Amino acid sequence: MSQHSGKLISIEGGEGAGKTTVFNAIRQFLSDAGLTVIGTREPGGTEVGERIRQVLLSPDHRIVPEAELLLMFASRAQLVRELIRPALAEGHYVLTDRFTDASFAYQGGGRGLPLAQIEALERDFVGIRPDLTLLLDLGVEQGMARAHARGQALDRIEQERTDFFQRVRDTYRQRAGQEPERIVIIDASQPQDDVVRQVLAALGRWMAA
Ligand code: Z5A
Repeated sequence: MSQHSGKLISIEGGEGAGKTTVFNAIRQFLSDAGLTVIGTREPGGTEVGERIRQVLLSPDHRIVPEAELLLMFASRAQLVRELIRPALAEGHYVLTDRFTDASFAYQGGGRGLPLAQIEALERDFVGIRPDLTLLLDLGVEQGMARAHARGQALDRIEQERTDFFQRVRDTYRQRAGQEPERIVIIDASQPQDDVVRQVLAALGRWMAA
């Protein structure tokens, strides 16, 4: 994985984990510290990526797992070249709502695609890993209840079954176990203020290290 002077931070988690609130809190925290923060999301984050996102999430499409994986990486390749690498080269912080760990969790764990395929795509078309990943970990039932309580229509992936989301969660947790220095598990079952407190404490410790 390549070297750069900026920092890449990703937020990950399953359904209803509360990434939106955490994203905003981190962004504010880093801005208050006088740092330039560029926020983005996956899939999406660029004009092309947002078009790909619409295809990926529309319940109108039937997308086979392999095509889903490649579309996630098409969006990511565009984001890395167009936005992330230039920002990191300038020494900025990039904060992203999801990154490659999500492909390992959803397409690898959830859909059952081979790990080696995802690793090859990461190596050949991404070439960077986050410096810090905050994994908002939450029981599947609790997360689905929160997502349903939002009252919005569920997208194509949100319509998956409980066992799919359980495999997603298990894969995220396995990855955190394999890379404990990079991936910090946050207990997202707590009230929002407590989750934000845990996240900012972890971020502060990491920045001070
Ligand atoms: N995906 C993939 O398969 N492969 C990949 O490589 C990538 C992504 C990159 C879109 O991602 C989908 O793409 C996603 C994974 C897949 N599919 N799914 N499922 P996304 O990140 O844009 O979509 P999302 O995960 O569905 O985001 P989300 O539902 O918006 O999740 P969230 O941001 O964590 O949820 P939230 O909006 O912050 O919170 C949900 C609700 O819960 C909301 O009403 C909150 O007010 C409430 N909430 C949040 N925190 C709390 C606490 N602590 N207590 C009580 N209530 C809370």
